[in-house]
Amino acid sequence: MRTLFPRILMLACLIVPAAARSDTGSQITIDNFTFSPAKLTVSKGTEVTWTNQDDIPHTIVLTGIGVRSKALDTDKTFAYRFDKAGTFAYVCGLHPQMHGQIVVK
Ligand SMILES: [Cu+2]
Repeated sequence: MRTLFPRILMLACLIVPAAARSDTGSQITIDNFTFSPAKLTVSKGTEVTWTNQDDIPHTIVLTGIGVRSKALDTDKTFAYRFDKAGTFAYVCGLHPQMHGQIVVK
């Protein structure tokens, strides 16, 4: 018992940060007409949040699955939970040259 306890503590330290990471989801920022990161890989069930840091509005349009945000003003966010595996391309509906990709594993 005396030798096991420190090992359990060590394991807990390894497990807790990993769990905290998956709970926070994933963040994409929009700045200077660019999605960052442009390509994001997440695990199934992850909620992805886009935040517009530009001075003009942008939208998120997931073309393949018919998901479309309203126009996001500065500092506004849009979140979508990816429950199915696959590769999901998206664009800004106002500036179609802006594009990104979510890969769900
Ligand atoms: Cu835009």
